[in-house]
Amino acid sequence: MYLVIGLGITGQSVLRYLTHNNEAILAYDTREALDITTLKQTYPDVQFATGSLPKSWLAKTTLVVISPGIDLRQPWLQVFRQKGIDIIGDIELFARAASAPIIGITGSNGKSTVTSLTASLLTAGGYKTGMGGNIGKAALDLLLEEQNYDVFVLELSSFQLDTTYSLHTCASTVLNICEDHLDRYDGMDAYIQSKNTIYQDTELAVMPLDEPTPFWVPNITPKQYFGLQPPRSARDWGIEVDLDGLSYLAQGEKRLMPVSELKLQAPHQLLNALASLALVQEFDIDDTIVQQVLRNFAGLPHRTEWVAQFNQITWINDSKGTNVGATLTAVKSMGSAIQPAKLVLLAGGDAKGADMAPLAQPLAEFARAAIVYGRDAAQLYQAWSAHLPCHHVQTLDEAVNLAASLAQAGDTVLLSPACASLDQFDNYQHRGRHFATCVTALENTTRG
Ligand code: UMA
Ligand code: ADP
Repeated sequence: MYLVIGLGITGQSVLRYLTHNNEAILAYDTREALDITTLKQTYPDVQFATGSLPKSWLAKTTLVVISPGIDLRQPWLQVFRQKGIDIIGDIELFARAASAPIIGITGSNGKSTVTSLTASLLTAGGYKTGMGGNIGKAALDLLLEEQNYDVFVLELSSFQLDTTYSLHTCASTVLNICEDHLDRYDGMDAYIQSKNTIYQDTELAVMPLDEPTPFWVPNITPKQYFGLQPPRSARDWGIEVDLDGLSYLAQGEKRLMPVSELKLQAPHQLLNALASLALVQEFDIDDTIVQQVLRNFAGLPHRTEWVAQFNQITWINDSKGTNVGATLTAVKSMGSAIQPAKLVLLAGGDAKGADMAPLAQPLAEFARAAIVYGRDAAQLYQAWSAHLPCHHVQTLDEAVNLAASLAQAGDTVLLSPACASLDQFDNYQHRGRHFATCVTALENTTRG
C-alpha cells in the first residue's frame, strides 16, 4: 500500500496518478489544520490523516511517496527506513513510467526561465512538449494528459532530486550553484551533491563554464559547456565577438544570431539562452525557428519584471529572487544599467539559513538604500547596514511607501527579496502581485 506524505500540489498529483492506476493509498499531511474535506470527497477510497501519523499505518505501508516540502531528516521518517520501506518522490514515479525522452534542468537560479525557453524552442520546432516539475505543474499530471508527448522538459529542485533514483535524461544541466536551502541541508556540500545527481544517468551533460568546478561529477560524457566567452570547442556554446565588436550567440565557430536581436541581453539572460540551446541541440530544429523564439522570448513574470514608472522612478518586480545569488544578479544587472542613478532595494522574508554578506558590497556600489522587512529583516540589516543606508520596516507595504520617499529621479526601486516569501505570503507570485498592487495604489495617489 502506498503512503502519500504531503497533500499540496505534488501530493494531490500523486493521488490522481495512483488512483488512475488503481493503487491502494493512505494519504497524510503533517499540517493539522489543513482542510481536506474536498480531497476526502474526491477520493472516497483513500484513507486520510493530518497532524500525527496513525501508528497502525506503518504496518500497512509498502512504499512512501513524499512531497518535496518535507525535510527528509525528520526523525519520524526514520521508522520507515528501519523497516526497509523506500521513500521516493513524484519524479521517481514519473521516471519509472515516462516513455518519451526527458530533459532535466536544475541549478540555484534560472531553472524556470531555462525550462520554459527550452520547452518553447522544442514546441516551435514541432515537438509535442510536456513541461512540468518545480516550475509549478506537477510532473505526474503530464502522464495523465491525453497528449502523447514527444519530449518532457522538467524543472527539478534539489528536494525533488533527493527522492529520485531512476531518472534517465537525454540531456541534463546544473545551471549554477549558490547558497540556498541551507535550512534543509547539512552544509553546502550536501546541497551541491543533491544537484549533481541530475548528471548520474544522462546522455548529455550540459555544464556552465564559469562556475567553480570541484563539485561536478567527473567522467560524464559527452559534456557540453556554455559560458559568456568564445566557445572553446566545436561543441560548446558561448559568445563570439567579431572584429567590429558585435557579439553573437555561437556554437564553436558557427554564429547563430547577434546578441542585439535578443529581447533579454543581460549576462545571466544570455547564459540562460545558451544553456537552452545546448539542451535542445540533439533535436532537429531549424536555425530560423530558434532565432525567432529567442527574438520573442521576453522572460517570465516576477523575474526583473517592469511594473511601473512615475515621478521619474521605475519599479521592478523580482519577487522570484528568493536567494542571495538571484538578488546579486538582479542588483548587478539592473544597477549597472541605470548608472549613475541608483537602486532602492526591497528585501526580506525567510532567509533559509543563507549568509547575506555577499550582497553588501554590490549594494554599496549600486544602491542608494536597502529597505528590509519580514521575518529575517534583522539578519539582513545586520549584514548590510554598515555598507549603505538600511531601513528596517515590518511589511512590504511599508517598504514600498518608504521607497517612494527615498528614491530620486532616475532611480529604480527593485523588489528582489533574497528570501523565500512564506513568512508573509502564500508564495513568490502572491508577493510579486502584492508589490504591484502597492505600487499601483501609490501611483494612483500620486497622480490623483
Ligand atoms: N508541508 C508540511 N507538511 C506536509 C506537506 C507540506 O508542512 O505534510 C509544507 C512544506 O514544508 C512546505 C509547504 O507545505 O512549506 C509546501 O510543500 P509541498 O511539498 O506540499 O509543496 P507542493 O505544493 O507539493 O509544491 C511542490 C514545490 N514546493 C516545494 O518544493 C516547497 C513547488 O515548488 C513545485 O512547483 C510543486 O511541488 C510541483 O512540482 C515551489 C518551490 O518553492 C515553486 N520550490 C522550491 C524552490 O524553487 O526554491 C524548491
Ligand atoms: P529559478 O526557477 O531557479 O528560481 P528563475 O528563472 O525563476 O529561476 O529566476 C529566478 C531569479 O534568478 C530571477 O529573478 C533572476 O533575478 C535570477 N536569475 C535568472 N537566471 C539566472 C542565472 N542564470 N544566474 C543567476 N541568476 C539568475
